[in-house]
Parts: sequence; structure tokens; C-alpha cells
Amino acid sequence: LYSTGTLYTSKLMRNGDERKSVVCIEGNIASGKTTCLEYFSKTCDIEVLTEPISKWRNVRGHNPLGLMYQDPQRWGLTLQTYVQLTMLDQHISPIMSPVRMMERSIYSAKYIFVENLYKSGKMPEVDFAILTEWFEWIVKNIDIPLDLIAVYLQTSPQKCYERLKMRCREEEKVIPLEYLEAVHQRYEDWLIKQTLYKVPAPVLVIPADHDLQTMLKQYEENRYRILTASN
Ligand code: DCP
Repeated sequence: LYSTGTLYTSKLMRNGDERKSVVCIEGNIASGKTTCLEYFSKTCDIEVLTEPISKWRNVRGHNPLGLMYQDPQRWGLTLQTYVQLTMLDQHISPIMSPVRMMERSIYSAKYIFVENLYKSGKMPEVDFAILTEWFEWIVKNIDIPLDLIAVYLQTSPQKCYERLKMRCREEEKVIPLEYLEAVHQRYEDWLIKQTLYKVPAPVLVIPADHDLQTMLKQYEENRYRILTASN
């Protein structure tokens, strides 16, 4: 077991007898998920699904991500309803290659971001109740791969804060260090302590505070385990 970032994999029996893996990469905001996905998409013949953030920044001319950061009380439900829909859409889309790698999942959308909004007092109870009803209905009624492997890119909140400042995404300028600390705590509770919520798969932890070269080396060292979903 290693120590930074998250990925899940799921063995699916789809398209006849062909065995397919779905691997989800998890980690804090700016933990380096995109770099991880890029590395594997360039070096292996796999399908990569990045987080549909462009949709969250522009749905029919509206920017629910930006609105949520401006006023979470008012717009948290709006963004998270749409996140849930777009993540579900990715989970159920036909798998085009023997291995699919996904950035985050419908599980982290709920267990990390929705729970965080609610528990930090930024989401009204009724909004939380409705998102929870939706989430529970989806996982009960829709066939989302359950035997995943999660690759957890484990970082310190401080490192994510530095990276966030460097990349300078407009909507994220208002994010304080405390927000990254809260998201970090939720990830640790979910994937390391594993006390609060069901973990949908075995977890491979990769320490992700390192520089790019070291991170690429770690991805290379873990390539087999990740691609075969065997940790
Ligand atoms: N977000 C959210 N609620 C969710 C999922 C994401 O509010 N359920 C927000 C957090 C970020 C933005 O969406 O502001 C995009 O998420 P990441 O920063 O994790 O995605 P990146 O592509 O930036 O990740 P990384 O830097 O690890 O590559």
C-alpha cells in the first residue's frame, strides 16, 4: 500500500465474456488526478474519462461551479444535482476498451462534496435530504459497477493549496486552505479510516505531494496493479 491519491477499478462482465476493468482516480482538488490520467492515456491503450468540469462551468450558458463558490447556501444543490447527473452519465456509458480510467466517481461526489457542504453548515438540510434520496435511488436502481478499485492520490492540503494558486482557475480563487483541509479530512475518513461510508472497492494509496518526475515514477511502478486492478 502506498500513500497519496485515489483510484477504483471494477471488473465488469460486459460485451459477452470480455472482462473489463473500471479504475477511478480519487483525491483532493488539485491533487494531480489529471496528470495521472494523462500519463496512463499516453502510455497505455485505455479509455480515459476526465471529470466533466467543462459542463459544470457551462450548462446552457450558466456556470453552476462558479455560482456554488460564490454562494454555496444558494447554489450547492444546483451544482451537486448536475454533478450527480454527469457522473452517472459517465458511469453508465458503454466501455470502449478493456480498461477504463475515470476521474472521481458518483461516490466521491456524494461522500466528499455533498457531505462536506452539509456538515460545514453550507447546505440546508432539505437540500441534503433530496440529494441523498437521489443518490440512494441511483445506487439501488442503476447498475453502477460496485467491485471497483480506488486509487487514492493522497496529498497534504497545503500542497493542493499551492497547486491551486499556481493553476489559477477563475472560479477557485475564493477557495481557502480550510476548504481543502475539510475535503482532505473527508477523503481520509472515507478511504483510509473507512469508518463512515461503504468503500466500493479496494483502495490503492499513492502519495502525491511529490514533484512530477517522482509522481510519474510511482505511476510506472504501480502500472501493473492499476491496469489489472489487483492491489
Ligand atoms: N467539485 C465540486 N463538487 C464535486 C466535484 C468537484 O465542487 N462533486 C469542484 C472542485 C473543483 C472542481 O470541481 O473546484 C474540479 O475538481 P478538481 O479540482 O478535483 O479537478 P481537477 O481537474 O482540477 O483535479 P486535479 O487538479 O487533481 O487534476
